[in-house]
Amino acid sequence: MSILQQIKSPEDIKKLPLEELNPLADEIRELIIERVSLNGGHLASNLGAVELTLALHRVFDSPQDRIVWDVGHQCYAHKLITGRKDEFHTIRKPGGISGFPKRTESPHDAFGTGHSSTSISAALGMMEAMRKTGNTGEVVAVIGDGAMTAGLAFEGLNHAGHLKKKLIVVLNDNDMSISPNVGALSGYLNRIMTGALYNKFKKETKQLLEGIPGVGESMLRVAQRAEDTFKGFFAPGMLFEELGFEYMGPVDGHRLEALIETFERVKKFDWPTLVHVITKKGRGYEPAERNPSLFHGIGPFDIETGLVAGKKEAPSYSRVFGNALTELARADERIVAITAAMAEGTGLDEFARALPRRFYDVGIAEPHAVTFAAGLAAGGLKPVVAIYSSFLQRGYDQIIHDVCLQQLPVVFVLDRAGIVGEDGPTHHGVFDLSYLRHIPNLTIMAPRHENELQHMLKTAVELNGPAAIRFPRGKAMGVPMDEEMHALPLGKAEILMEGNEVAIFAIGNSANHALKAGERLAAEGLRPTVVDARFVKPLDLNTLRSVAERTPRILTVEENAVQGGFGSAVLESLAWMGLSGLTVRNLGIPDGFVPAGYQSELLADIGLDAEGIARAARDLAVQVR
Ligand SMILES: Cc1ncc(C[n+]2csc(CCOP(=O)(O)OP(=O)(O)O)c2C)c(N)n1
Repeated sequence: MSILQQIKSPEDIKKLPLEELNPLADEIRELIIERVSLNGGHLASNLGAVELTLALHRVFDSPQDRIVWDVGHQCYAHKLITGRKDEFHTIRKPGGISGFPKRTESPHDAFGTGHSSTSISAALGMMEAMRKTGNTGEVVAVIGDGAMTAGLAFEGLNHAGHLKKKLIVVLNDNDMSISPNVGALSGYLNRIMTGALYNKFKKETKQLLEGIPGVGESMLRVAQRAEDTFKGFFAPGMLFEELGFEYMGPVDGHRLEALIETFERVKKFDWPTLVHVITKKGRGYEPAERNPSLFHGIGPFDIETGLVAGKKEAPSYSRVFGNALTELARADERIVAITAAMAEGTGLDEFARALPRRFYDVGIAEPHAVTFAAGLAAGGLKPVVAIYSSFLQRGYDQIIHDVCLQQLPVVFVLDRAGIVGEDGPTHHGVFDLSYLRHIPNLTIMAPRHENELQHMLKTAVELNGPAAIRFPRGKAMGVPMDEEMHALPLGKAEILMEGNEVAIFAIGNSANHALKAGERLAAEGLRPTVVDARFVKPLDLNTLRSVAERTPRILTVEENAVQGGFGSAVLESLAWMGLSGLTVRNLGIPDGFVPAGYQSELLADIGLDAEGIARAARDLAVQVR
């Protein structure tokens, strides 16, 4: 029987002889590698956090003690030892366990996550709540050096340092975000590391010098004088100490004894503590150690070779965007690109290589990315900010207050808009049309395919005002690309099919499904109109009016929440036009969080694929006939 087989709960970790913990870590790694190679998932971060997880569960008593994982993409070992080993094969699958901590899944998942940098604030809140409700226990926030680049993390630290009450923050430092970490803080953490190495060197040198009879002593005096000159320079963790935390570390995050000893110590402290743990991303799987960015979040792959399964016939939307922006920027030197720690994910890695001086990775700092872009625009540049739809939720006030109110020409590129798949509800980008549409001065577009995307990008950078383009995760449609990019007529929809029995107004990727649905209906003898709206704002009111007058049965389709989205815009406009005798149905994401699952299956479940759209259009036509 393997050691892991004996672990039913964290209690069993405490009972194991110390020498069995390392073999257990090996077993856990093997299982994680095997499962992620089949299901896909966050491999490198999980492999780096195995010993850390075991040490935390050895010392702390979850669920009474609360372990709050930041982002949560490193929680697989935690799930394996907190009673979810038998369901582990279902991770990220429809109906399976989540790839992130989820409060409804287990009492050991203290706080739900997916977006980064929430752990310190949440942990501090839990600590206060424990005290106020008379409960006892420890609270530990585990945050990566990437997640620590966000303002939110510092807001938490700032408040915790002020409250001066017990809180344990574990900084899991692997020098990587998804890509190598960026920023002054990252440099600072590196200096702590260098300082630690220096201190070790110093101790060893001192011992060596002391051992040399005669000359050793005078050499030691000279060395100590030099040391005084640099005093404080290497004092590790000064920054955190100044913020009111006791700094402990750096600790080797793969040495279980060291981790356990450190946690045992800080558990006794009664004030805010930061434990700086050094880990290696991808630890124990050579391809992931060599290329942690690729293995950060990965689809199924071959364990032997490390090669990702499946081939892509068409480029991804992200890649098309990255290429198109690089081309536009070569012709217009005012164009600059900004990412919030997602250079590869957003396709901006290409831009970064081609035009490094015009590329900014600001770290996991979406609100800053938006306001920084506003500043760049106020200074005469044309910033393009590429952020996933769900992460841009963080920049809402900045979009309104810093960009749109001042009519600044910032282009927002919202990747992963719509259903994203296995990452689930934290990552589905289904709210952006609702959180953007009501903002004055903002032009909002969504392409039906990659050729339209490149023209929309050209439209946006030439607009001289704020603009947003949203497109889905994954591969594009594989349509031929025009040689030259051109600006599209503003607010002009495209009629894809003309009929007079039912009209389908769709936006973005949904227009592809709508067109297929229209073809199906036509084959059945119905005469549908299908419109690709292209622009959510300004909406093409002329087309809407003329179609509505001819075909008073209208179905709207979007991969966004029905509330406040594209369909709402159509409804509001029709109401404002005062046309009578209309029947309108809105297809979109109903009022609820969409679970994890496969992109295409989820779309079908919600009724947003061609089949579902055809069904809804047919019902609408028949009802009114
Ligand atoms: C608000 C937000 N922006 C971006 C992301 C995408 N993202 C997921 S993990 C990650 C890097 C995290 O780095 P770190 O905290 O150091 O953890 P590691 O993976 O290195 O263990 C990023 C940028 C996110 N989850 N949330």
